[in-house]
Amino acid sequence: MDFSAWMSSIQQRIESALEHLLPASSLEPARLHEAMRYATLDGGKRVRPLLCHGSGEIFGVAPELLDQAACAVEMIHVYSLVHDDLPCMDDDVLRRGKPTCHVEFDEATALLVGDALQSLAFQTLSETALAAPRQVSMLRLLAQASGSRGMAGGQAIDLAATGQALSLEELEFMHIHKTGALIRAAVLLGAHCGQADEAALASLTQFANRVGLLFQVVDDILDAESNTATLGKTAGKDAAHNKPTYVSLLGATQAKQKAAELRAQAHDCLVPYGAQARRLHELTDYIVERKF
Ligand code: GRG
Repeated sequence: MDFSAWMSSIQQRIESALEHLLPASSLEPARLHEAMRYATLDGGKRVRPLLCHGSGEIFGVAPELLDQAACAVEMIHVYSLVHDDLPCMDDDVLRRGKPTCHVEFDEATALLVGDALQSLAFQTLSETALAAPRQVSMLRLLAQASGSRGMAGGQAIDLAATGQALSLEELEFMHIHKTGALIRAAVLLGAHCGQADEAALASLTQFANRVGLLFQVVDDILDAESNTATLGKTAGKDAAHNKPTYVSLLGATQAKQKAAELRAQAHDCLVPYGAQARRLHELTDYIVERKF
């Protein structure tokens, strides 16, 4: 199966699994459930679930076994987007091509959507068919990736950095937590589903760290380019929010150079897995070549 057919098939599986895992909007409290479904379904590239599946494929895991872990990571991701869009954070009105959750519903509902999605993620991960010790490791991994030493901590650093001059090291530290932690969790959860040993988890951590940063560098480049195209500005949305980015710090040419280096390093990390890592190689390229 070529990459684009594989990607569509996983995206469809994830959509259908999320559809079943999310409470029906006919269930009370109906408005909360409707808002959870609004924020989660029918949108997004599903990069984290794709990474989870790609990683599981290295170990020959059946797709059905990967869906719950992949959906759990996506639920945490959607919760972070809903909260990030709130007026007290980035105050955004559009997400995934439609009004943000708090605009479509209201702020209190959006806050609860994030809370409830976070809980549902851990519930979903606790219901896999894996043996209890493995499941506990996976729950710990996702909790660490989401919490104050992971994504939420990265967001705190980001908020504190608004309007500040950051060094490249500080910017990288922020992104390793804010976006990198969840991307790492996606890769490692897929590997856990395949009973990966410590050595494999360590080498895939190296891969995921590169891909996490790569994702962010490319995001900054795309953001800057879309603003240049539409508004004639040279900086993107984050820079407009007075937040430092790879492009504002390095300039577009060096940011692209950085992306090329991270891409090559990510591919190198997969060499020991040979053809089994085909999907992770392809996803690395997709992350660089995507248009949004
Ligand atoms: C509120 C606790 C808390 C955390 C928020 C990750 C994050 C932390 C906020 C996301 C804000 C943001 C737009 C970050 C830039 C990079 C990024 C994560 C973009 C969105 O991810 P994609 O491109 O989105 O995978 P889709 O919609 O495709 O899923």
